[in-house]
Amino acid sequence: MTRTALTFAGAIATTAALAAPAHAGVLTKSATGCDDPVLSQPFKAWLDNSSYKPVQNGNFEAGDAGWTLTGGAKVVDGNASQHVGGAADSRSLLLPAGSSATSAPVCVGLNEPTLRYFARKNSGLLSTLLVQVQVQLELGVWVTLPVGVDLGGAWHPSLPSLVVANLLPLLPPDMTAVRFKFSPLLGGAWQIDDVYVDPRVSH
Ligand SMILES: [Ca+2]
Repeated sequence: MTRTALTFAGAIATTAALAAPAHAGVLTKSATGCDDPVLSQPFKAWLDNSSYKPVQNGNFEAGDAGWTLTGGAKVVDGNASQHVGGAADSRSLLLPAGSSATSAPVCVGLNEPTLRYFARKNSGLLSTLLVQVQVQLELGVWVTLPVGVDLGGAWHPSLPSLVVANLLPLLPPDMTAVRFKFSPLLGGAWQIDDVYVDPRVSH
């Protein structure tokens, strides 16, 4: 286990003791896409040859299906300008100040999978976009941990964000389910699109 993993494991243990159960329910393999994900290389143009799979409706072309939205977050016209998911894609997610968007559970490996997405800051000079991962430690007990922060700009690919999910495996073999939560900080409005996860250690 790496030093980073050990640090996070300590944080998880502390957080778990304080966390209240947020959602109950058993995650099934079929619901979380553990089996034979369709992989692609959407960040190859940015010298990232890792293979990623999309988060369920991570391109928002199916509206808000699969996402839990709060505070006025909504799907709007206009795609990330890079169009890595397809030239005809035409929608993205608007995150006004005070809003949040949480993905459907996605199946990942236990050894540092990677999250990447596209983002644009629409307003808020000092605003950043907070990205968190929610991990199910045991039945009904979810904890939320930071994954990264985006600082803004025009449509751009996020930096690769390591997701430390080396927790109790619920889904064999050595897979677990996580959700990703996006929320603007300090009053700005953001858009996100084309949310992918590298479910394995391929880099
Ligand atoms: Ca889209």
